[in-house]
Amino acid sequence: MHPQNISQGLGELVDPLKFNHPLNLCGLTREKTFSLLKNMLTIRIIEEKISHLIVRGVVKTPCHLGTGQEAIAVGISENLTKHDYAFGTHRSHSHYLAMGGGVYELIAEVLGKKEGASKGMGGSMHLYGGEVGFMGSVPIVGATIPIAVGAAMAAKMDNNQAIAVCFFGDGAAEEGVLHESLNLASAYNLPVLFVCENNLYSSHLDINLRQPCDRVARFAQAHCIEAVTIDGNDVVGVRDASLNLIKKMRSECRPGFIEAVTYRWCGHVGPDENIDVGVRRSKSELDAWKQRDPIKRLRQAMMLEESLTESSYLQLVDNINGMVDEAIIKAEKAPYPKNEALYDLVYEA
Ligand SMILES: Cc1ncc(C[n+]2csc(CCOP(=O)(O)OP(=O)(O)O)c2C)c(N)n1
Repeated sequence: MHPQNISQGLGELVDPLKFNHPLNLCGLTREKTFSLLKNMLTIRIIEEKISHLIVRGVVKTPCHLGTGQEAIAVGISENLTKHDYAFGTHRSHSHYLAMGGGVYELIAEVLGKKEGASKGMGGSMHLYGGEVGFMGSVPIVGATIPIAVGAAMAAKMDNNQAIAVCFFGDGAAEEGVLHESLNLASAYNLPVLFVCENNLYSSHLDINLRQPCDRVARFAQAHCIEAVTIDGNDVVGVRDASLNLIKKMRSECRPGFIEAVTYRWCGHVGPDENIDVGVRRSKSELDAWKQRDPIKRLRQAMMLEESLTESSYLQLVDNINGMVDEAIIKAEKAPYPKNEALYDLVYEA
């Protein structure tokens, strides 16, 4: 793990040319590394195919793609169960899928179909998979953070060993609610894991133009919460860091904070790369970060230790492509919800 000095900036963790080497597999079994690879690839391929559907004009909901950030959701959800409570953001295809949400249900939701994860009424930014512990995503920046704190309080009162997890971006550090939530979680000893996917941008604005320091974990330290900052493009490192922290959180009933440094390959919304509108986001920066691809780094490491061959990798890609294509064909043919169903899911006090 990267040496921690939380009061300082991210340093070389934001240098895309560092950390682009094959991963250290830390003695994980072939089954484990293969499943990490499969889970990340599934998310990558689904989002690529959603991009094609957007370009074809079939998708009407705005889609915030997380291509390049897959290792965080996959590494952390390794240590969660369906009895935990995970919450997402506007960019949560990865969180929903990594928790075990259905591929067909995600695609149907993105297409606004009745069989979608949120019955076709939420779209890409309002996903729900309560049966697998994914309690919902919301596009209001920071909005699910206090809800996760509430879920952690409920878990503590029920004494059921569950933890709550909220995934959010670095932009949420500019919302007061993150700071209030950190305070409450720490003061009340609540088992909530704050996961900041620091991809260095909020919409189109570089973190160095928004913050005096690019390390978001410093806010956790200010609230006496144990925090680590890690390479978010290392799925094994994310898995290990969260394993240790979550174990401790469950036994000590305390909050934890993981800042995972990463980069999104697409622009803020949709498949466009946004290299023309981004402040400081350049083609060369994007290309450099693509060398730090979490999937490539795991694949290379597996090939080096000969637990994966080129042909078994291509076979895996083929299988996932087939499975996602099938889901898309089915979802395109599926019915939309009826107009009369519009109020069925509205909460009335
Ligand atoms: C309260 C609020 N303010 C502004 C927005 C507009 N908005 C949507 S996403 C976004 C950027 C969020 O950046 P970050 O949290 O870093 O996540 P990322 O998009 O990088 O994944 C903004 C400003 C919003 N949805 N909610």
